[in-house]
Amino acid sequence: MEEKINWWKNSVIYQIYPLSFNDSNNDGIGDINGIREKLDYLKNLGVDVIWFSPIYESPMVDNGYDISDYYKINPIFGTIEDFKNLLNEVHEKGMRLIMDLVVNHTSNEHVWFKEALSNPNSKYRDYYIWRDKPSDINSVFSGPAWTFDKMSNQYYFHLFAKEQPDLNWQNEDLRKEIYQMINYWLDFGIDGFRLDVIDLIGKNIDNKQVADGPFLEKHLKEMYDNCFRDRDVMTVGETPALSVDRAKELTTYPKNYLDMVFQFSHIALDEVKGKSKWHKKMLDLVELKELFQSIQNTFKTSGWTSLFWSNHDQPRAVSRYGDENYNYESATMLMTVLYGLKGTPFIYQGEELGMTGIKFDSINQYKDVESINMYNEYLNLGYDEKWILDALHTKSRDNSRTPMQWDNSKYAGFSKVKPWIEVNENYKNINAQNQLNDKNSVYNYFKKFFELRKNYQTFIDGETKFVEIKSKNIFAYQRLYKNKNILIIGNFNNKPNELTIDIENYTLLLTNYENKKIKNILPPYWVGVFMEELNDDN
Ligand code: TEU
Ligand code: CA
Repeated sequence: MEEKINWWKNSVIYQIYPLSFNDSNNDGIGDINGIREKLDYLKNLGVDVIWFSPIYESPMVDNGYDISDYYKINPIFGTIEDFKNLLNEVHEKGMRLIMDLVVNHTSNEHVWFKEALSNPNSKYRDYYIWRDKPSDINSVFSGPAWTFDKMSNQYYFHLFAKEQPDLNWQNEDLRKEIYQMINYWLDFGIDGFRLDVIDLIGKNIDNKQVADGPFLEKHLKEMYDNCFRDRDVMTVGETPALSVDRAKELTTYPKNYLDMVFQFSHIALDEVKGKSKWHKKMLDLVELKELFQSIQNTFKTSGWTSLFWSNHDQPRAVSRYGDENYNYESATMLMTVLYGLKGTPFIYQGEELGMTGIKFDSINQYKDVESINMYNEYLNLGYDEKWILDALHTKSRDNSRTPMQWDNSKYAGFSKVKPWIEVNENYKNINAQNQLNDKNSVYNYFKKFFELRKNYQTFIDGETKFVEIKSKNIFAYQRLYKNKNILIIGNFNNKPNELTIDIENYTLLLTNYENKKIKNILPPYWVGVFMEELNDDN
């Protein structure tokens, strides 16, 4: 079997969090028809592929990552007809659509789990993981990963909320049902999947091998053979615990069970090692650059990777790595230095506007199950509330889940009624309507950058070589390809910094400051994309 056509290598992928994107029927919840209204907005931005967080039937304990029926659309988002129309419209506009696939666990309201619970002799019992005694594995959302079932006197296993029981991937019938379901959606016409925590399906919990477990490759290969191998679709695995080397291995021909993965090593750099994500530390830029350099080296000749700062689980990039007081400058610098690297760019909704995180005053304003559980857990551990709220302000998943800011009307044009989660109060400044009309907006810079990116093969195939990697403030690298080399220089700092890189042979193609003349001192968050054209015989 030959390697697949790699359209996804040159695609810009945009993640939609349906709950918070656009509410068409004014019930406070984003929906499919709301997305349909905004397809031109996405097309105009330069988006090629849209990824949807889950829209399947779900009791929404974890906002749709707890699926109770894989074949049904959650009525809060619309109907299967709406979805069909959306898919057609996406295709008509020359874009593609990928869905989220959550198969490490289901909702506890999935009929399989209900059967497993009420009827321990049914075949569905073994679709889940049961033990007489719990081990000391903990759930990602606080507390033990085991919940006791009185009736059968056994514990079931759940790495996330107790309403998200883990599926038993050792069961062959279960695997067949999953492949059937995947093929149903692929036959429906979607263009691929983002596979939620797919690095967990090979686990052997009795040996405490959870992430990248001993059965991972076997299951991934089987899934690939049964679902993806003979189709022109893309897959991106969410693999929070996979090493970079393993990410390369699994995305390299002849394995390529996945086209690419989300690898999270850069995400952990502002967290205290060995502690939970709530313990933050200052990002060390040199460390970040060295990590990116090593990732880029890993994928130099084979395999493929994704590029992302944020998603629905991560804080907003501007608030995390940039500076809200330099919103435009830092948002544009951040995107340029990241998306200039080798890999497929993923934009999280609102990132193209420089949307920021939120700082709710009270736990009651938070909606995310992880945030609420953490609040209670840390209170019990004796942390004071101020510390907890501060940690939530930096890291809560709700930071990126507030409604999209479309315009300056009440509720930011997301809805006409009070949304399910509060709108960020900065919507009067930061919104799509303002930015579409302003040629110097984050949105229009994004658009220009991606137009540029698509014009040069260098961005796809060029080798990445960091420049002055030990600099504490400047993020700079070259992309070397044939006779067209790109150089990107960014001031990763809210203070002016000296330019010490030789740019003599380069032409400036794009910068985020109006004044195109480059001086020796780069202003806060200045970024520039340069090009060097060599003679053909060079
Ligand atoms: O996330 C998996 C995951 O392990 C993390 O991203 C996690 O949510 C985060 O680190 C918590 O701090 C995926 C989904 O993206 C997430 O929304 C779901 O809650 C989770 O799986 C369970 O399905
Ligand atoms: Ca709605």
